[in-house]
Amino acid sequence: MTGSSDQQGNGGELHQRGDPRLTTNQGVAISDNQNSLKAGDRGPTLLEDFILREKIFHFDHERIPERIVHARGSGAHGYFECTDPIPELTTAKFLSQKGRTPVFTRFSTVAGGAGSMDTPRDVRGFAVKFYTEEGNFDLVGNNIPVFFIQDAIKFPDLIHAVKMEADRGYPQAASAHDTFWDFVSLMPESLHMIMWAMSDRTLPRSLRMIEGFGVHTFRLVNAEGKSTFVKWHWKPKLGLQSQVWNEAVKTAGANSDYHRQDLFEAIQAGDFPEWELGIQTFDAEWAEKQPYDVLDATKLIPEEEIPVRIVGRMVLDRNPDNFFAETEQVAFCPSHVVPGIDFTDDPLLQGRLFSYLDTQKSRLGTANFHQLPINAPKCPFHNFQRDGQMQMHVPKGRANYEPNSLSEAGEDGGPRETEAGFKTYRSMSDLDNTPDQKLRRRAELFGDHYSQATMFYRSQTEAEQRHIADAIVFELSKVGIGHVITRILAHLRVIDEGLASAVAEGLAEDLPDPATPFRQPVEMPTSDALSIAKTHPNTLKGRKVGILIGENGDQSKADAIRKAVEADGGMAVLIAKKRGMAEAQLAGTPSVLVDAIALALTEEDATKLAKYKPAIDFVSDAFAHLKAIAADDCCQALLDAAGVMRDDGVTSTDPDAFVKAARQRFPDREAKLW
Ligand code: HDE
Repeated sequence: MTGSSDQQGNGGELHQRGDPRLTTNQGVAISDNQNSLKAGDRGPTLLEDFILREKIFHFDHERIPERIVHARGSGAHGYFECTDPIPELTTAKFLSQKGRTPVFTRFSTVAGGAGSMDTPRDVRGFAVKFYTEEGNFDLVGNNIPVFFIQDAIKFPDLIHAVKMEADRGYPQAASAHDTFWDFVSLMPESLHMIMWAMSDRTLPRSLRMIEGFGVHTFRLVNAEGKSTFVKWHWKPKLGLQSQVWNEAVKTAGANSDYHRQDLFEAIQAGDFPEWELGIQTFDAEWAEKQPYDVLDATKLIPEEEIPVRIVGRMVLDRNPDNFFAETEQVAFCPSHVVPGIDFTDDPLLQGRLFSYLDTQKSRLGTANFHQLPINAPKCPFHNFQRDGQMQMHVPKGRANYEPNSLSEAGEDGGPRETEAGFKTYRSMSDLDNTPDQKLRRRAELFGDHYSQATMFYRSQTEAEQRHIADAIVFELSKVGIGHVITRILAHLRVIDEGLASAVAEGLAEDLPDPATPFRQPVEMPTSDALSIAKTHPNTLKGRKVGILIGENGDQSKADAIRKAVEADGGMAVLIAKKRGMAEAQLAGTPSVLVDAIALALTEEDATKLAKYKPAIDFVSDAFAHLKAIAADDCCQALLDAAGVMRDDGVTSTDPDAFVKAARQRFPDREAKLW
């Protein structure tokens, strides 16, 4: 059967331009869409009303099961462009020659339901479907390069533990509760990921500012059949940026669609988000020398050890036309690979190869989910798979089996297997298990659960380390089971004594004895690439500045700041107490929705606003969230009311000085405030 290019029998178009008629699903024109059919104008509604019944029936069935994880997501179309082909490593066409490949990308949170907020502390999914000429390749990754568990058999336990608790149905979209931390305290393999999860990585400022990782080690296979191990990386052009915790919490209230809207509006405005695709490659000989197992998804390969080589870029340049048809129905499967890309024996990856195909049947209801426009490959597909619910294709002829000799009788015999088809890579020589052993065991190196957790923590700046400690204190404060807290503290002592003491002090708990590792940790050098602050971009690109103006408005100040912000690649929004005077209303635009603020106010305005609570919150939150504030001396009354203490982040309204400050945040303030 042939795919999108020459399918037949698809029936009518949903909507033909120029045809204004409203019709039923059967194409019958509707004359009255306001009133159901009744026996008399006050009489009962008649069962005969097929128009009413069809409409309500369809509405009743609009929802499909949400994803068991990653239910909340936002997607966009775009393209991948291979800029530095790697034919020496892979036969995959989209990577071995320059050129563009269409993609659809979906970002997601993990724990919350489809209607939950965009800014919980959570890992972000980063799934890309490449519609290559050789079939679809799905790179289904996260914004963190490691995972909580090593073996797929633990995934249902992990997810049950993190999702809302089974009896009470809460908390929604939060890991700060008993069952999650109970599980973590008993599963030291999750500790490395916990360091990441408690860091600012899980509080992204925007989906345009997250990294992406394939997490597992995959394989590239070249024309000679040689395999090279690969780790996938997405690096955002806008750099990594995060919110602070208090800000993320307030953002959830101010705009629960913060990230979805940000992505949609950036694309709508032509400010297309972009990532570089990078690879770390290595062979079995290198892998065998490392102090960790490259098949263990709780470990990363430091970029200092193997630099990331950029092979292309992805640009997202088109919003979905329909959220449900595209973002909701898109079905990613790590098992969707193309010739030249293959799997490894990572036991987490192996489980995923089953799970995703399986889950699409339960979500989308049919084995024909690949026929939905968002899932169909853009190259032809031919096989003898037939029938099933919601079959959209009408294959012709008798050939629905293979081999057949129908062509010898002059009939169309259909497709055949080819030499150039996908061949599974199989070799006993590089990291594969010996096939005659069946074991429920893990390789020995999988037993080191602490070394990389320590490496991650020690690679952070002082402020970032403080955020990790604060996050763990917050999360454990929500844990009611005492021995879980003790167990976590015991693990933290093995990771870093300073971290353990900071958390113990924050909780007013005594430090227990350190945990006993299964395998003694080793010392790993720190890595700057693991820190957001150390890789922070020095520009306002992709960020927003809120300019507060008053009734007596000093327009020239506001204009000069806007100009400087835009010249640096940022956006500016004018905010005033009353919407008519500006682009946004102050009470509805708290400063959590911008990255820095400027007070373009006269003394009279500032004095008035110093008595207006939303203005005080606007300024005091910006200060507490470590953002730059432009304010001349005439604004002192408002600064005082908001408790602002002048520091390097509080500048005059001189546009250059302010823009320079606005590019960063001021973590030293935290010591004064929290
Ligand atoms: Fe997933 N995961 N996962 N996961 N995952 C799903 O598939 C699963 C894992 C990831 O935007 C589900 O279509 C198992 C790692 C993303 O549609 C499900 C295991 C990584 C998305 C599933 C893992 C991910 C999913 C739910 C352990 C990072 C959203 C709905 C063996 C590399 C994709 C669906 C989208 C979604 C299973 C572990 C990333 C149930 C069994 C590791 C980005 O199939």
